[in-house]
Amino acid sequence: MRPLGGMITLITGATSGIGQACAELFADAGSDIIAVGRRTERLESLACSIEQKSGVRVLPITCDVRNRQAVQDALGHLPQKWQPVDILLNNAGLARGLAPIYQGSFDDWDEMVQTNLVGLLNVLRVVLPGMVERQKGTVINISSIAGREVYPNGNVYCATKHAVRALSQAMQLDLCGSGVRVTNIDPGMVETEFSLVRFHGNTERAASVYTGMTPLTGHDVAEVALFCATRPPHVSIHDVLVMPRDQASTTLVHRRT
Ligand code: NDP
Ligand code: 8X3
Repeated sequence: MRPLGGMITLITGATSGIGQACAELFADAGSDIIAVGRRTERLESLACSIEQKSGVRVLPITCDVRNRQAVQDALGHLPQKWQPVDILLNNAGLARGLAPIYQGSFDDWDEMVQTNLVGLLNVLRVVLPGMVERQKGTVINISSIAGREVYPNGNVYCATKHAVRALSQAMQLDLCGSGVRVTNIDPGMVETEFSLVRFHGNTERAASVYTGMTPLTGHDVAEVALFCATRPPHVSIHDVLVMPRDQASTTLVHRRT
């Protein structure tokens, strides 16, 4: 019996990076997967490859987490057999730009706040009541080292991740006694599409973020998430900080150049 056999895991941001790695690893552990993201083709090819490899069912859902109505329509009206979600992985998120606060772009700010904070709330508000009603469930929120420290020019991204971390703590209070546990995971640098998105598709600038150091992979973070999700039901891992060995803080990174 695989540790997540018979369970359903809903993952936001499953088309890439940490979310995709979680979808693959949680499926290997036996969980059926609801994979949410905006890029339909990627979701469909991920669903095919996971179903073939892991023998679980995958429900791909194209949805922008910023769109509250779309989230309610899609996730609030899941086919009946998909409704009892056991594990919710709030992972969809992004950084846009890296500029001093007095030069930041309103569009970048809106996108980060609407995705990282409001989008997470949109999903949470739809999925959580069912967990509370069933008196069981695991919620894993992906925050960041940027939710513990701020760094120059990281202003609004850091603020959104501090907010996710605060929400994780608030959820742990509000859900105490409900049977639902909440884990906050704060990764340091992970090589995904994150920097490509942050720098609006500038591949050279994105690659330079990881020059001379060994970042985490999405799989590294997925392994941490899987460990948290597979603890016995009476155990709740509230908080995890997972860093590359080469990174001591947001501002101290050892590079072999
Ligand atoms: P990626 O860019 O590789 O993945 C981001 C995922 O979020 C994609 O699947 C993307 O899917 C999805 N997403 C973005 N916006 C939306 C939206 N509006 N609606 C639905 N899905 C959305 O980056 P990572 O895997 O690195 O990032 C995952 C999480 O990890 C983020 O919350 C990020 O802040 C956090 N994190 C990342 C770190 C890093 O160094 N990479 C470190 C610490 C935390 P699509 O575009 O298809 O919608
Ligand atoms: C992503 C890590 O340090 O680039 O959350 O903000 S960092």
